[in-house]
Amino acid sequence: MSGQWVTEVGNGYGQTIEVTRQLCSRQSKFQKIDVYETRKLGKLLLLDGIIQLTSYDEFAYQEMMAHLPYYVHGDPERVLVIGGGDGGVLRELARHPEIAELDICEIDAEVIRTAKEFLPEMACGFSDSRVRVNIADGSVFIKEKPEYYDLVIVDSTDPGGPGAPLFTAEFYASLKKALRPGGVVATQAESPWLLPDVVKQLAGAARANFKYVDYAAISVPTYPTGMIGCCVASDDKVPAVQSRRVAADLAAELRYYNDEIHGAAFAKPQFVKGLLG
Ligand code: SPD
Repeated sequence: MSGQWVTEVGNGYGQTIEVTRQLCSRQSKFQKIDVYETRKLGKLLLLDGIIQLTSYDEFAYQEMMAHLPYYVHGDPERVLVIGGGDGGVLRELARHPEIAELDICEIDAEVIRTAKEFLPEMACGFSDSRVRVNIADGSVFIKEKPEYYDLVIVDSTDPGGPGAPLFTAEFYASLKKALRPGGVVATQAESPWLLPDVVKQLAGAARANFKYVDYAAISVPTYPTGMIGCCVASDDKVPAVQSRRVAADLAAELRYYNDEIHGAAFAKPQFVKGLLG
């Protein structure tokens, strides 16, 4: 298979990775799931042809989606991940012994099964004894948990797939109701280069529901345009400010997130400021 290339196509743009072997291809009730061995970037996971992660740079996304909102809150005891069936965000959250309850709500059990089989370095997040797995639509699950969570992280696919309901103002209203006082939410917020309208819509939906809303940039070379965003919202906490600093032992384990990048990730070029209003 050497010399074959897999391309994510969309929005007049293509992101291509050389693959050497297909490890898995299956169709779930919700989406097509493919895992490849790549020539230079380790393993590659695609859902409906959209790149979700490579071994090469997944740590950037998982660490920022987990630790950045964790340190905005400072001490969340009850945490929910919506989506994130590969287990990577759970893996990062599990580094925090202070978390008492670690729930995940993933719509597609096949993604979890595939990750456990082919991406154990991601799916190890499911082995933590605090993790409770719910197979359900996150936009429905969240409505059943009023004033329960301190932190909700939405590690969704793009708005075209099963993650579509997670990009609406109604969903942000449900997120707000699911939070305890002091709560924080963080959502996968796309790239302003690739999907400026989605970034604008998301920011508007968040602002309609929360007092403080901000957008952090994450450098992920294998996502189209080389970046993705995380929208952080809260009624009590300013997203660009850490509630406390990263402990030295954890800082030594991380490869992307640190105290400096927390604030720096929220620095924005003018056109992104314009999208966020
Ligand atoms: N455009 C792709 C966005 C993918 C976001 N989710 C990635 C899942 C990794 N845990």
